[in-house]
Amino acid sequence: MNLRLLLSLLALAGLSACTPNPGGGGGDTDSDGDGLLDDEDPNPDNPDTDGDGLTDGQEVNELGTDPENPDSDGDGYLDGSEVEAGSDPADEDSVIYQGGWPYNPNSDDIEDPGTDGTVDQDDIIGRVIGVDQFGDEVDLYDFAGQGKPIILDVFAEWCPPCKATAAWLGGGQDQYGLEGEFGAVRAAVNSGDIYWISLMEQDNFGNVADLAAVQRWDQAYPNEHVAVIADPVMSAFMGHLMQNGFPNFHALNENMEIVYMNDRNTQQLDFQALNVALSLVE
Ligand SMILES: [Ca+2]
Ligand SMILES: [Ca+2]
Ligand SMILES: [Ca+2]
Ligand SMILES: [Ca+2]
Repeated sequence: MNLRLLLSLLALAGLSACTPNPGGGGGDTDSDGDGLLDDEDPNPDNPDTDGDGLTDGQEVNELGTDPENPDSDGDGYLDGSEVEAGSDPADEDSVIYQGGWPYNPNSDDIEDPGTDGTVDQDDIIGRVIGVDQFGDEVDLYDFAGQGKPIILDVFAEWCPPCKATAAWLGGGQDQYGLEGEFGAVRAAVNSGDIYWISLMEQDNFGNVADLAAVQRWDQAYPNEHVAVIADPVMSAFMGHLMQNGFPNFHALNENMEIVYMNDRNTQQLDFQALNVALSLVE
């Protein structure tokens, strides 16, 4: 075979591979390999048209979700997140968290130091997964990566200052006069610009917190913006954060770094984390 013949054969082979069949109209081609033929594909060059983590083919062929809507059932959770977390992306009554808390698909990427040891300011806080007032097992790291700061309120059910703070935060009695200095923080929690997480370290009897305890707390101080989570290991975060008294407040950024740690060297309540969190709101 001479070179000219070889080149023309190669050109022919290239031509036949690249030119669409004029009779077929490309109808049996799946250019992006997502399981949907180009004719039926909302974007034949993008396997995940709406960017929700599911391919167009999965959405249309398997799940019955909308490949052009990242939240098909409008319940606030991305279709791909729902599949990952085990809820139904085509049913608005099936949600990841009944409380509406965020979900972080990249939570495992955070370098969890564990809660057995201690952490200090600027460190990443340890991961905790505990039951909330709705009975859902909530992962602290699901609040990461949302572009929002977090106030972590470490408390005990029996503790009077904890109760007073929760009453104020819910719009009730303001025993300590917090509204004057921290009203903007409360407003930011209510608008969803700051996440407030109340982590219960002990119940009314000084025992490990459980579902009944966080539900009692939620009934006493109802607040739809606050996740009340029972620490499954009694006082684990008191040791982890080296704290001496309840409540203690910490400001976290969206990377779960402790931007402000409650001052443990004072007998006074330290609310500085609230202002620090507010300063982190974008
Ligand atoms: Ca396709
Ligand atoms: Ca998709
Ligand atoms: Ca979708
Ligand atoms: Ca759903």
